[in-house]
Amino acid sequence: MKLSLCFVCICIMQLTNGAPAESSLNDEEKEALQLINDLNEEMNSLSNRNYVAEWAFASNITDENEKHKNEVQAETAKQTRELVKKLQKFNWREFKNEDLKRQYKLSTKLGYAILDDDDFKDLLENLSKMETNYAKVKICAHLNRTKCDLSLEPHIQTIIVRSRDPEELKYTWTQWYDAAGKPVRKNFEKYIELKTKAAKLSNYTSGAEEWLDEYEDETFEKQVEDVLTDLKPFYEQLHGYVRWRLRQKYGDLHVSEKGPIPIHLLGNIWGQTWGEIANLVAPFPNKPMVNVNAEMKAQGITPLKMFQMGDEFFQSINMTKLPKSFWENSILEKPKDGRELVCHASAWDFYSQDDVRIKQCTEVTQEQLSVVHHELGHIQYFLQYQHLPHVYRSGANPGFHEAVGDVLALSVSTPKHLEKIGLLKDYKPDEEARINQLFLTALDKVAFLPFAYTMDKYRWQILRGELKPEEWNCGFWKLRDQYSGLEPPVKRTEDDFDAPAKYHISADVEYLRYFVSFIIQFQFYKAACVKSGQYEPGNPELPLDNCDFYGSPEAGNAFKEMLSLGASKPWPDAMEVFTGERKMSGAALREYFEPLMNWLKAENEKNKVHIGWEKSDKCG
Ligand code: X8Z
Ligand code: ZN
Repeated sequence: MKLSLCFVCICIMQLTNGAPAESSLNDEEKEALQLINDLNEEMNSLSNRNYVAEWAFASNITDENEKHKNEVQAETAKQTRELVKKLQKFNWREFKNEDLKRQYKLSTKLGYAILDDDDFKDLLENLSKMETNYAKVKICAHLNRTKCDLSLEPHIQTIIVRSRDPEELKYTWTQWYDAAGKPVRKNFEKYIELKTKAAKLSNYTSGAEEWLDEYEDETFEKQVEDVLTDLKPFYEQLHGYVRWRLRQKYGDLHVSEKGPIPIHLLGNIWGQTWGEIANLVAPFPNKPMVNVNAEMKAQGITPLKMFQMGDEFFQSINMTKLPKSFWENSILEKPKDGRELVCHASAWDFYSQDDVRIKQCTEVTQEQLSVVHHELGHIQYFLQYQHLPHVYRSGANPGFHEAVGDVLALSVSTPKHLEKIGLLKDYKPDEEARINQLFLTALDKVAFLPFAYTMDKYRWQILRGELKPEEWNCGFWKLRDQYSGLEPPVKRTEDDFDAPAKYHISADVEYLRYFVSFIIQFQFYKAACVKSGQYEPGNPELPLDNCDFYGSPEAGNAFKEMLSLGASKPWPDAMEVFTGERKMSGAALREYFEPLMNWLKAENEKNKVHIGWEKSDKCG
């Protein structure tokens, strides 16, 4: 009885996703439905034109491609305004039919297109200048100042990951921030001004509220703060332990006992994930710390092969195989013809049947194997909701989109899976190896949380007028200090401008999505693990942190059910379909890391490790 009831409710849901049943509508609603259905193809083709021009620019940065992209975007913005005007003739806020009302509510959001032609053009030009600067930065080598062709991907990142020379790290860090930040200060100012203007024209108090509106919950900012507060004690233990170990490595001169950690020593130029220094700070240095980089190289694995492995995982759980056009049109390696392009990995939906692509300057490493799965998660979401009306072809919220591939990456990174695919050999599991493995994951997943929060907290402060322009640089470092306990390796002042040295700040990408993703991906992962029978709470044979749901259609089908809703329902409804929960919660993450939390607390206590940090004096 229960089963068939559930089946019926799913059918109704699917019906209402595509189109509200006509018979339930009044006359005005019938007309409104007709119009939005008629405009559907037009909206798809406007998006398509936009993305085609944007792709051409992002994959080959030239003045001509930049100009063409900006022209197409200005033109399509104008057409979008026309189209929305047609929709606005209906009093859609009064519609009785919830689904139709939702379609209208989402379709009539104009975003930047609300600006007049001149402002819109001005905004686009400033945005593409920032993105171009970021993509083109080159710096000189530490020990050979005449070799000045080092780019972020791969050269600068490789130095930050591999070098253990604090002077080289400090030099490289500073060169990057000097070149990727300060030169775009004027563009950033104009961007903030126009973003604010657009938000106010759409009746938002500021651009911060417009970004937060994507989460469709007035209390969302508070929910985020609560989750962060809930996880703070865990972060502090991790931070304290890492600082203590880094002191042993680099000494008092480079790392103080009670101060913030200098960012350049963390294996990532933004200090956002610390997994690359796992071997330096491993809890049990004599036990294995899983790193399959050498094995991947030895086996001759290529970027193409990495994407094939990801595709295979999705198929193994009964999800959708990558279409032929994906393989034909994607850019999976950095082109060797010397052209400039945006290397920051991205996944693209062209809003036409099966035209989905990835652009990634893939390197053959374990970290990049996770990024490959991350990007393929976006693609899978695109494919799962492409049957829906244009306006619903989007994530339940931006964090959902970021979480899909990471859920698979969590599974792929387990020793169990890496052994299965022949990348990990002679691994002897025991409690110490398990702590090492959990620690490695925490360096990426837990260290990231305050980082992600501050990327948007910073921009909210600017957009809300809480940070004056003369405080924009030290205001940035103040937040990085306050929430992450990190500081720059050299003194910074208001003469520098460091925030745009992070891609998403130069490229106008909202960042709260990643915070949300890093929380909910553990809720999704737990659901997939339970459904596949790979996790049984309380059963030491099947712990959450070594769950591999590869090959489980039960996990995949439930996942698909959520993804195929796209944005047709508020996110709690979508989440419930997969997890049974309607709230974002750090509980699944805490459950995953529980053995590590206990170990860290005891270890820090035993070694009298200082917890917390004194204020940084590195900016002013
Ligand atoms: O930007 C990304 C993806 C593309 S959506 C590669 N990520 C964030 C970052 O690199 O800062 C993935 C996690 C965080
Ligand atoms: Zn992403």
